Amino acid sequence: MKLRLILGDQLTMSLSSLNDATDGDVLLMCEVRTEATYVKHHKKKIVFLFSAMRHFAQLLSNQGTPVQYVKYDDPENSGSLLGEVTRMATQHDISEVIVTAPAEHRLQVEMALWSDALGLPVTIREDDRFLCSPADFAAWAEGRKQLRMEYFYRDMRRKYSVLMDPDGPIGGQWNFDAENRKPPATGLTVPDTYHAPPDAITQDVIALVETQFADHFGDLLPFHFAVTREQAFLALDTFLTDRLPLFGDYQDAMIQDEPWMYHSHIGLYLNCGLLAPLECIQRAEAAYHDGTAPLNAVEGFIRQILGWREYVRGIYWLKMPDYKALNFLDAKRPLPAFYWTADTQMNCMRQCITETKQNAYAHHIQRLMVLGNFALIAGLDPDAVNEWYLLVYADAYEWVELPNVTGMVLFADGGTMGSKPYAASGTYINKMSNYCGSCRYKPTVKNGPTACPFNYLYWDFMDRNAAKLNRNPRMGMTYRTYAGMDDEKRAAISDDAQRFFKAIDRGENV
Ligand code: FAD
Ligand code: DLZ
Ligand code: SF4
Repeated sequence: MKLRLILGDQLTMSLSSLNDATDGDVLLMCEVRTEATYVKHHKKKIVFLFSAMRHFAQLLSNQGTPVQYVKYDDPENSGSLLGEVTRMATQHDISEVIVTAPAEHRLQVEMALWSDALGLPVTIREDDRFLCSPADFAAWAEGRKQLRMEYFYRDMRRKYSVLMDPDGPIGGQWNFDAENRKPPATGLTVPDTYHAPPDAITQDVIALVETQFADHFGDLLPFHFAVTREQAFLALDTFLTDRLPLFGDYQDAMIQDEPWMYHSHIGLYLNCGLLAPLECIQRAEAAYHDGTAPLNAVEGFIRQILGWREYVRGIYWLKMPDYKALNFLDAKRPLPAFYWTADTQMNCMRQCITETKQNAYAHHIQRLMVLGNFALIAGLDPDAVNEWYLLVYADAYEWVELPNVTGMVLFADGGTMGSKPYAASGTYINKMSNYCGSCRYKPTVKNGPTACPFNYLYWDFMDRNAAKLNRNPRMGMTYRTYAGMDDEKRAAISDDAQRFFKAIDRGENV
């Protein structure tokens, strides 16, 4: 008989490892210490995944395919995937182990050694739940001087016939990004996110996580994520009706105490397999054809899934394992303690970290232009920043987190993901949010104790990294502005930055 291992982010009925399963096979799912602690995942992320795993196992069993399910606190639990596969293989007459390829490189490396360890053939099948395979992405990338998401995305639109007219993209242009940068309007009533009531299974997992993962980051309660495919589908529905129409307009906007904005909150469901990317894309496209959502919203949303999501995965598999070690800007500063505590007087950072801690979620622009922007211009160590992002978000897996952090946020890959660093001063945050109104610092003040730290850190970043960035054609304007500043102004920038860094190093509440 065959042993089919289902990983925690493989909660999909049509999984490649299951497609020829027969009655006699052993299906195995296990909650293990190694996966739950290789980084100290947010408590909510563990509750979400363990509960979703338990519900998925129950569904398979109800459909007549019983699963050997090992709970985290099972006294026999060896604590590792290989340990559990070994245990199962000794209890049953197993001729082969079958698994769908794990989504993270570290686990693929480990699994390559399993066959020898087990003395059994281990077959690793392709994960066909993505819309572009690593091989297809490599073929697309082959021979290109520069990789750019926009061209990849256009090819994907053509390949899957999404938002296409016979003679080109619907609406006459591929990209409506310019229409998706509205600052937050006053008086917006942002709809609440989908809430699933925690059932007995989820309650059990909450109790487990409370005792076994007490030292992990994040608030355990309230817990309202979907944990079944049915619920995830409802969450998608809620997004399509309540939020999609304004998704485009306010994609980059941030409002104090509005963590969910008009985003979809489905990343965690897509990444563990409860939702499939094409169904989300097609349902959004249908909303455009039905006239319930405008093109700039639908195109913007589809670009995230058909474009960015597939693109970052392509980059990950193209560039790993070297990608993980990149540090183009040689950034070394340790992660400040306030990334864990939210104890900072920078209101934007306090908001985004507090919401991350509460929800295991922050939307894209908070991750990129507040939390990531600070990490970039303060020169934070890429390993520390990657570890933080990988553990704090419920949707985080290395294949998607690493290119976003190392590439998009930190420019640590020297320009593979993006053509220039996404560095910004307080002016950007002030324009796209209402955070600054409740801040001790002033976004319009450039230097001195009341100045917004993003203002002088931005220029100090440019100065520190001039040798690596000033020949970048997209940075010409910035460096010309810097060159036009007098010595006194430049000295003020450097003094402010040094004072700020010393205060962080001393653990002061900056
Ligand atoms: P929406 O804004 O509603 O977008 C819809 C979907 O598009 C998302 O669910 C996601 O599947 C996809 N998507 C959007 N942007 C990206 C992107 N840049 N890369 C890949 N997919 C994208 N996304 C993750 O899934 N896991 C991560 O660990 C992760 N880490 C990130 C770290 C940083 C520093 C940044 C800047 C972005 C990161 N993202 C990550 C991308 C993006 O921020 C999240 O996918 C998104 O915020 C999830 O919320 P949502 O479902 O409401 O997304
Ligand atoms: C993220 C995660 C966690 C927290 N726990 C488990 C687990 O106990 N068992 C399991 O099979 N998978 C878990 N996962 C998901 C895996 O880490 C994921 O499959 C790999 O990182 C590959 O993407
Ligand atoms: Fe953030 Fe600066 Fe605005 Fe304060 S003033 S909220 S630190 S951007």
